[in-house]
Amino acid sequence: MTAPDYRDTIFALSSGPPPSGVAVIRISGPDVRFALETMTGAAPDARRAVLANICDRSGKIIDRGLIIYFPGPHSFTGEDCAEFQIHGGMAVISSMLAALSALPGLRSAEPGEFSRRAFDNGKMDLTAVEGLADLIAAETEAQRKMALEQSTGSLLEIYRRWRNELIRIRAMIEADFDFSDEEDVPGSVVQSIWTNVSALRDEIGRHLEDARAGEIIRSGYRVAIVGAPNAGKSSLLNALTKRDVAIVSDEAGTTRDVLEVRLDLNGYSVILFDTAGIREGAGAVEEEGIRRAKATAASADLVLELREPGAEKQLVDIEPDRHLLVASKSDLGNGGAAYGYDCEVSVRTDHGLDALINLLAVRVSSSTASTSPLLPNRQRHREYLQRCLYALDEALIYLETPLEMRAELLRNAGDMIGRLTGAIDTEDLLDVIFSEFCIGK
Ligand SMILES: Nc1nc2c(ncn2[C@@H]2O[C@H](COP(=O)(O)OP(=O)(O)OP(=O)(O)O)[C@@H](O)[C@H]2O)c(=O)[nH]1
Ligand SMILES: [Mg+2]
Repeated sequence: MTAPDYRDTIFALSSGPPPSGVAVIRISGPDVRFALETMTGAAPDARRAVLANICDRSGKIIDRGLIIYFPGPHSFTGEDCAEFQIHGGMAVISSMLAALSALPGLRSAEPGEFSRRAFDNGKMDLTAVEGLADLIAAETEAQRKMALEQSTGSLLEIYRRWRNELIRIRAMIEADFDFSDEEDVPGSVVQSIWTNVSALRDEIGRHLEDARAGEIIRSGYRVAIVGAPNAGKSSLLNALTKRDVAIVSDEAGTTRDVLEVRLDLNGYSVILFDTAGIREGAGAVEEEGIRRAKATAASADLVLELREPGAEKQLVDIEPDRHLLVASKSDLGNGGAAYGYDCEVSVRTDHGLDALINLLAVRVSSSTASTSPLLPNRQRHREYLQRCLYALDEALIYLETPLEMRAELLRNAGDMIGRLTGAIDTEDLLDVIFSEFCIGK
């Protein structure tokens, strides 16, 4: 997105793709009132739904629908806004959009432009903007809950408190410089300041520890299915997703590419990866598949290693807390849940599938468990929180550092929090964040 131009009035279809029962077209900017007067005869009372004929510039009726006018600053963007709720037919919508673009000063909105204006007008901070993007993208309950909290500004509240606390502490240190010539200022004031910094540091540290949980909720818990060729990996993927996604055959080495399928497990997003069977002496193409299988296993939150009856060798080297050993094809008898296996399954008889799903659910919920419903959930959050912690640690650890420099480190820590919320300039980031949005948001 190029630099925003607020002289323009923007419009977009904000509801889903046509046809639909109702479509919502939203407009925002200085010419909203003019557009309403031109197309409906008059701007309705603020925030009142009014039924009206909607006409183009020449006075021809396009549709009859509900109009709501939100004069700024009490609107989503902070500017004058309006919504047209019209019939969601293809022709109705395109004729409305054409009529709007024929008005002087009006143009189609770019992706995320409404939210960008809301941010620039102080209606939302960056974390709320991200929460809103996530809320629109949310597919599972856990994603919805986390995004809703964040979109209403709950993360902002915490970050703002931390930043204010750091500002307050710095002010106290600076006041202390001014008194430092005077003999009778008790050193204990300074001591109590550092106790506060240390407590704040621990609170931020605990919040950062939840980042992995937040990222898993937001992006999904990654489960790699690995094992020897023909172990039954693709069959298991199909069974767990109840879809015929992967090709199953008794030919060893059927799967080469990594296949990825999303699953909603008790409200959590889980991504299952089917991979090429791991073996020695494969051809070049299969070899590449095996390389990808190992890479997928290495970056997964959990590896399901499938072993057919009789197979012995451990094919992947994974830490125990990321590893489940599954005996496959239990209907063939001799496999069984022998010692050392976490569970046994048969895709043929469905035996053990529910138990495996329960095991997965336990792992997912322990990976997403946290002490707070407010979780950092993006790489961006993690980075700034980490940098804030570094600065606080330096300020706390090096006691012989001059007080001015320790105060400067606290300023630095506070700035990192400011960047998280967008209170401190992050121009380079804004385009990235807003481009995640669809048009009309
Ligand atoms: N008896 C029995 N056969 C199974 C079971 N699961 C899979 N099979 C059979 O085992 C063979 C291999 O299954 P796949 O799912 O293609 O195995 P894979 O691990 O994906 O194999 P590659 O992609 O070649 O690595 C097929 O003939 C399946 O029908 C099971 O639970 N019981
Ligand atoms: Mg396969």
